Amino acid sequence: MLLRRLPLQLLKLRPISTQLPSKLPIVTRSYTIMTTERKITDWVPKDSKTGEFNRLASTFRHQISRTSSDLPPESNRYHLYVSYACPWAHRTLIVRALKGLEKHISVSVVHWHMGPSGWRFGEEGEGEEIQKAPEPNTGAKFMRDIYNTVEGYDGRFTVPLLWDKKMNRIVNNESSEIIRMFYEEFDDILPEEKRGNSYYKEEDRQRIDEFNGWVYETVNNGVYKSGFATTQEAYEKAVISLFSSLDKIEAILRESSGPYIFGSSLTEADIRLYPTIIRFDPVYVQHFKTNLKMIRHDYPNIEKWLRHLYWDIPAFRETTNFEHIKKHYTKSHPQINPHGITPLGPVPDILPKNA
Ligand SMILES: N[C@@H](CCC(=O)N[C@@H](CS)C(=O)NCC(=O)O)C(=O)O
Repeated sequence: MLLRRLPLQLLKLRPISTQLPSKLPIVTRSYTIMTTERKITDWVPKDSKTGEFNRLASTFRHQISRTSSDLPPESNRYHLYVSYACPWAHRTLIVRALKGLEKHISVSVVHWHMGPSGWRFGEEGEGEEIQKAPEPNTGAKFMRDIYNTVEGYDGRFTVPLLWDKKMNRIVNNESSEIIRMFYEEFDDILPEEKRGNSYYKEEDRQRIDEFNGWVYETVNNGVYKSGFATTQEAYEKAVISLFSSLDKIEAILRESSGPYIFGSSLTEADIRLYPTIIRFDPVYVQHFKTNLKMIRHDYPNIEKWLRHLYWDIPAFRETTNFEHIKKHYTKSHPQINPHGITPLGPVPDILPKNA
């Protein structure tokens, strides 16, 4: 049986929402999901008739803002919890690096294995990049301990999560919003060359939003809809939409006047697409059964775009950890891969720039 709510005193955590005077509104939306009978791997409820995976909306949506007195941008005040395996967390790491926010926003990387209690912090000897438990800001051993500091929280224990070290509270757990806060809210503490929001410019917003809309539904989340589906119909529906969108992206990149989705400037559209495409051949093709085609063999323009981002822009390469990516998916989803065997291929994880 899963522990639903751990006693806070045992965790040595401060119950932030009850003890600290927070001016932030406490989220009251109903987000019932993790019942005691439900396992962490039951992304599709056992009694689902359609077998379709429906991702829940993120709960914590507070905004860091230059005009906010509650959550102003400050150096070394905010902390990001991520997994290198997670594509949603990967976006936040890419933008943190692109903006040069590493010195100002600290990071903890969880262990790649997500077990029955969810993401956990590491033990000695488990890899230098992994944050060891107890995690220093909160004393947590698991991500769920951090979420459980909020009275009544009954949602999933996801990464990424942005934490306020000064007020000891959760700021936001929605990657699409975290990256937007990073674009410009911290500009006052950044050097001149890092200021400005070139990834989501006013004049590009409409086309970026339009692109993100269908890419999120059919590609970013589409791979999960394929992999987590528990009926043949749900799986096929997801895979067909996924490949039709990949065909469309291939055509967009073929016609593009530059190396990016929208020509010569790197935008949020590229940033949000990359974490899914870099995982595609190494993991999704076999683990999520998205195997009608492979990026490297069948989509030359997407492949060229991918290699450019990976090999030419350190923020992409240095935040990509194939070991965490491959091991996480293949060893954390016993409902898909009961023996947790990680396939050796494809070799290499990504082809050289000019192969
Ligand atoms: N909407 C969230 C989704 C985050 C998410 O689903 N993260 C996954 C890892 S890739 C997670 O932590 N899952 C744990 C769980 O569902 O129990 C975002 O984009 O930030």
